[in-house]
Amino acid sequence: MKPRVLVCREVFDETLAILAEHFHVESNQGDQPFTATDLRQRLADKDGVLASTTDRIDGDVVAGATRLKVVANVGVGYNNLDVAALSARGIMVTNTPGVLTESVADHTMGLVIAACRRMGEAERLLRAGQWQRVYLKFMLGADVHGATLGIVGFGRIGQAVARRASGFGMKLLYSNRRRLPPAEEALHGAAYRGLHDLLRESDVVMLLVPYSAEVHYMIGAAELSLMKPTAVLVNVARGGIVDDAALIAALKARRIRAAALDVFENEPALNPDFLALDNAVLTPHIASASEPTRRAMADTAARNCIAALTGSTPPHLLNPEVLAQRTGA
Ligand code: 8YV
Repeated sequence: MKPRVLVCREVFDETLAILAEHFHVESNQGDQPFTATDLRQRLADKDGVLASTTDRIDGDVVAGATRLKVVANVGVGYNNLDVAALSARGIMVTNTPGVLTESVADHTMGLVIAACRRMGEAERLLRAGQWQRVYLKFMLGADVHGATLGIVGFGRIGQAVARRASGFGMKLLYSNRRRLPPAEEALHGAAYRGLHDLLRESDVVMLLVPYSAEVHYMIGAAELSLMKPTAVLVNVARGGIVDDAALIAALKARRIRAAALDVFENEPALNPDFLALDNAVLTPHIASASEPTRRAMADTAARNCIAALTGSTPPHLLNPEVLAQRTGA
């Protein structure tokens, strides 16, 4: 009998077709998010699940899922999953790194430029019919070229942004849990700084760390007060890394120049005070949303799931220790 797989949210038809070659697939093309109760019921007879980053899958949700062998997340971030609880039950966990790196880096550079050059604000003014004249001091912004970019979290995406930023002649600083070897720093043209020094020295502060409890509110009122009054904050990592209320207060008081955000606390129900701020560029969690990249993410998750359920090691296995449990090694 074919294994049974649950696909939690709408995916491309081609993704369902790949999965259907191997599995009985229960899909959700209507895209209504499952509640925890729905998930618990639907997972009870499943061998695998393709989860989106908005599906919370923890020990409680899989308590009755005795057949479940793999949770394949459609996304690189996986803070929606309780990996420890899943590992304790011998369930493999996978994600989709790599395929979204360049698209997220593209979007992130777009946010930098939009915030520095006031693109959203200028477009809103134009569309509102308020563009009356061309004059020298109209909509003055900050230059991107020559500015100092401080990247917090210098992994794949941070390094892809660094490649783009060096094309803009930006000076690069980075902060990371692990400092890179000197040869790698030289390759990226990036100098290491502790977080506080990076905040003090950067014209653009960019957050690209994966979410975990340790980085919750990594940027709050105290950190914002270290930034230059002319600086821009960019967050494409996860809501909760920034204290949104503190950021709103800093933007309102012009303690920093601007922010560009793709992620928010409690999204999609973001703090409505953001909407009134001209110095905030806001996009709705779409940094990876180019069509080829979203297809590649879904495809990668499907392939991780297929590998896990056909006896191979999934290419993007996050908890390889469960393999040892399975073989009894
Ligand atoms: C979203 C992301 O998951 O990969 C991640 O960690 O945050 C995004 O790419 C995307 O919304 C997938 O549906």
